[in-house]
Amino acid sequence: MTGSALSRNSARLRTLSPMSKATLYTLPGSHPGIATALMLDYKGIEYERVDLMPVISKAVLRAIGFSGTTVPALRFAGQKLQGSVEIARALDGLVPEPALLPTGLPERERVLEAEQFGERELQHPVRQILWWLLKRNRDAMYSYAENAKLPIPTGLAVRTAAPVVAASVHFNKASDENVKAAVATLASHLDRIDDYISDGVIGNEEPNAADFQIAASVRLAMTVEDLRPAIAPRPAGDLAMRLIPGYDGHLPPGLPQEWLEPLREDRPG
Ligand SMILES: N[C@@H](CCC(=O)N[C@@H](CS)C(=O)NCC(=O)O)C(=O)O
Repeated sequence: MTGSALSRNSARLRTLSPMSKATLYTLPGSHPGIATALMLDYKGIEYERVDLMPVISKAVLRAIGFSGTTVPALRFAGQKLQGSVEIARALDGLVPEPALLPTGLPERERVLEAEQFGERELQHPVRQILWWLLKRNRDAMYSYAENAKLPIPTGLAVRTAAPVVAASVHFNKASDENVKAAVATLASHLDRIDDYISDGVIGNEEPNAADFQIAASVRLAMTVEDLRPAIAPRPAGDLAMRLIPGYDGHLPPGLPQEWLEPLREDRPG
């Protein structure tokens, strides 16, 4: 172990009590859930993952004392934290090293802006595309739940998932019109991510909060066979594969070819 890794570790141990194992509440396939898991791993924080069923998760989170209804939700160091960005900030406060944000001001601002883009603009279209496809291919849910820690057997969860999928499509406004627009948006978002990489905001040797936030959405999009060919050859695809080599889930082709046109036009080369 190097000297800096040693001092990093001892700084962490000083901050944490022996009861500091975290519990991460997430949903199978959740991209902000994966981003949070990556940040916990990066900081060397031990955690137990608990997968909830979509939609039902909202009531469960309330019942166990969280104020919001979305995952990721994290119990750690006596705190209940919710939201991938909020969790990232709190983790830096609780376990400062390795930091998720650069210390220099201009760099920090640029990473925060990229992280905000990842959370507010990139996450949702990917989520809408997934739910639209899952509604038409519920069996694909097995692949996303392959290693999930659900409270009921995965087979039963998938067989009884029709109302959950219908409600998720509704909550996420995954209509034909919106999903067509989401695919088109993804094309310009991929350009923006490639720019962040070429500008050195993300994609450096040491990942930051924006790397985790953005890579999780890009990697989830790459589980969709219709989208993967437009993402894989790009720097954005390389980054997602480097940070998250394995991501459970696979959706066979299902999007109308016409909706994929903006991604084809946008393909680099
Ligand atoms: N921007 C929020 C998004 C949280 C969010 O919408 N999470 C989804 C899962 S990816 C959720 O909890 N959905 C509730 C449900 O599906 O029932 C974050 O990054 O934490």
